[in-house]
Parts: sequence; structure tokens; C-alpha cells
Amino acid sequence: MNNPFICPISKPDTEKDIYDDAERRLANRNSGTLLETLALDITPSGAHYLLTHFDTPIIDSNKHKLYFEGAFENPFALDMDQIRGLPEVTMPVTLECSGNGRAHASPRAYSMPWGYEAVGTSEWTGTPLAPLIAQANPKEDVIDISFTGVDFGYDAGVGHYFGRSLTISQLEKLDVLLVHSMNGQPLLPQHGAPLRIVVPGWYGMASVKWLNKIEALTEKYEGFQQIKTYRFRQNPEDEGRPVTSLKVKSLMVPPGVPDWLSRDRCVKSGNVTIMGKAWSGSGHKITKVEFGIDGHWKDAQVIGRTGKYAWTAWQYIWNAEPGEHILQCRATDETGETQPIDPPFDLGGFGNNAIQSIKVFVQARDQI
Ligand SMILES: Nc1nc2c(c(=O)[nH]1)N[C@H]1C(S)=C(S)[C@@H](COP(=O)(O)O)O[C@H]1N2
Ligand SMILES: [Mo]
Repeated sequence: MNNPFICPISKPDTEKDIYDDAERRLANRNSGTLLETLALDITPSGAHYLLTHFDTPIIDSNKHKLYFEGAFENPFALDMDQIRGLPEVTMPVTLECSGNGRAHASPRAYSMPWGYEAVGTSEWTGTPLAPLIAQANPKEDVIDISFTGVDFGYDAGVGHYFGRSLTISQLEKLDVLLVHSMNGQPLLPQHGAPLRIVVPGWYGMASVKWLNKIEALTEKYEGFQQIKTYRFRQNPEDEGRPVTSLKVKSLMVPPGVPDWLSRDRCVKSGNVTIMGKAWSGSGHKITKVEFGIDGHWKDAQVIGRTGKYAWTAWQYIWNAEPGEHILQCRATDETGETQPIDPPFDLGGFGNNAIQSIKVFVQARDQI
């Protein structure tokens, strides 16, 4: 028996607000950012969201090597000491899982049921990848460069190492970083220790963790995580469009205090400072953030961005009047892209950048 998962279970239809054991197992492993940490420019490492398909490999960094192989003129390997000795860059980058928001789309795709919380910003430290690719020197007919982690597992009956690819021309435009540290500390095991890439401005799936192989390919890369998933599809026959750069999006720190189970909020009347973050893909600037109160939109104050590839802080002083309210936020970037009110349909539940809505009950100050 080589592959016991050759006939995988088929994905059942989903029902709104009802989650089965497989979805709950995924949700327990892949924790989300605490939305209250959106008040900070940098997400504390322990509160950064996690998305891991298989198991977290436990790697001895003293033995770990990165191999440049395949159709390079000058293939070589580097150990971690050599990588740490290369020119060092620290970049704040916002990572967001492309499945973020999946649970709010209807029908919900059967997978990791993210609400709003699969996003975070870290200071990533490492060395730019481009000079290393140049040193390895791809042969003339190379079209794709693949990035493979040491984590192996099965999906839809296919056993594979988690791997992704970028074309030579994508690599020229993207400031890909080979990363060994996060927020001033060596990478935590679950975030890719000892080595990962970070692809700024793209959804998280491109930022391969536990990286040990960079391969130059003269044919199109056909790894499972490139071809079978992370594609926008309308139906199962659809070949789909690859998921690439982040769509414009914004979130707010939920104001006031929550009810334990419903997570609805209670706020005191009067001036309430609403804080949040907004971001977009490919280094595009956020030009406008609006704050919605029961469907009436006002301009929020755009404070400033944490970095070219990191989110932008915004705030709005809301004069909260007693009663029940729906609060929302909506960002627009420099290309004019903005967030839809309703989640766009996608078969895999990818790229849902619909606006966030939070229900709050405002109590008159003298009633509390
Ligand atoms: N090797 C490997 N790299 C991976 C993954 C994985 O499962 N294995 N998950 C990807 C996905 S889908 C996302 S969103 C990001 C999440 O990074 P984080 O867990 O550090 O937040 O890692 C990406 N890199
Ligand atoms: Mo992801």
C-alpha cells in the first residue's frame, strides 16, 4: 500500500453556520490573529495567524541546507550560517491567507473556515533572493523557479511536498526575501524555522515555509499547490486563474467589549476612537478608508503605512449614539480598486475582500 489516500473523501456540501469535525480540526490547528492586535503596526509573533497544510517539521538548523538545483549554470547549496552571513534586510510585510473570509461567503467552500483573522504584519529579516538566483544563474531556457518545503503530506489523493513557483519575470518584479528571523527572533517552528521565503504583496501561499530546495525548471512547474489549488474558479471544470497579489482590504479593531459567545459588542455612548488597518497588493498605496455606520459612509483618517508592503493605519472618531448599530470599513487603493459589499463567489473561497461588519450595542453612559 503506497498511497492510502488514493481515494480521498469527497468534500461535502456546507451549511451556513454548521461546521463539521474536519473543519473544526483545521480551525484548531490554524489559529488566527487576535483582531485586537490590529491596534499595533507589528503583530506580536505569537498572535500572527498560522496556515500549515500538513505537520510542522521540526528541523535541526545546524544541519539544514538550501539547495539551488535543476537548470542552473552554477548550482550550489548554503547552510544556515552561510545564509545568516549574507547581506541582511529587515522588511515589514503584511501576510494574508488567500482563504481569509472564506466562512463569510455563501455557499461556504469546505476548507479552513477563516472569518476575518488570517492576516498579520511582521518585521521579516533575511537576505534578498535575487542576487542568489543571479549567482546560481538560470540557463537560457528556464521559465519557472520552484520553491519546496520539507513538509510532505496528502491532499485530494496526491502525496507531495508543499511547493510553489514563480516565473523568471515575476521574480524580477517581486522583492522576494529569504527569511530566517521574524520580529527580531529566529523563526518559530510553525512559521517556517529555520528558513522560508516571504513574497511581499502576494497572498500567503507563495511564502513557502521550511524551504530547502530552489529549482530552475525548463518546463512549467506543475506542483499540486500551484496547479490544483490556489486558483480562482467558478466551477470544478474551470482551469481557473492563479491566486497572486493581495486584493485591497481593511479591518477594524472591534470596539468596546464582547459577548463571549456571539462576539457582538457593547460600547459606551459618546466619542469612540475606531482604529484599523488597510492594505492592498503589489505595494499599492491605500488612498482612502471609509467608515460605515448603519450603511452611511464617512471618510476615515488615513494615518500612514508601516512599509511599502505593509498595512496602513487608519482611525475614525465615532460619536456613538445609544442603540444597535452595524459598523463597517472599506478601503480604496491608488489604482481605484475598492472592497465589495458582498463576498465575490469563488469555488475554493479564495480572495474574499468584502467589507467587515460588526454589530454593536451602544449604551448611554449614565446607564452603565
Ligand atoms: N512549506 C509550507 N509553506 C507554506 C504553507 C505550508 O503549508 N507549507 N502554507 C502557506 C500558506 S497557505 C500561508 S497563508 C502562509 C502562512 O504563513 P504563516 O503560517 O507563517 O502565517 O504560509 C504558506 N507557506
Ligand atoms: Mo494561505
